[in-house]
Amino acid sequence: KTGFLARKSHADMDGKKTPRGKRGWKTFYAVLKGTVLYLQKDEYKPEKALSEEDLKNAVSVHHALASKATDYEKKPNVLKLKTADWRVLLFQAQSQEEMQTWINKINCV
Ligand code: I3P
Repeated sequence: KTGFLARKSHADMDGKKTPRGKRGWKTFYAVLKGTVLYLQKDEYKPEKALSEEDLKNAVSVHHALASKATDYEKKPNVLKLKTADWRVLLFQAQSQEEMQTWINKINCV
């Protein structure tokens, strides 16, 4: 599964609220491959290696839980991802259908 997703970090690996200045939205081209959600600056090109930045932004979805972010009302089509290492990330998909597909795919990993 691939597609554009905007990401907002809500909580960090220690489970603490992501500090101000690091809570903004940023759009990525997302690629779910195995148990990793790659968040790339640019659209995926098979011939291009992942940059250091891309690797840093990758999120393990192994033992993670995705659900609709029902408590977040500022934007539509937002899902919440809780990772095994206590991060909480919000992702805005481009449609309701896309959001549901991402949730299903992530939870089936
Ligand atoms: C954040 C940024 C986010 C905003 C967040 C701010 O500032 O403006 O867009 O979330 O509010 O802290 P910064 O880029 O300096 O980290 P929303 O878009 O959801 O309002 P928050 O702290 O209430 O999450």
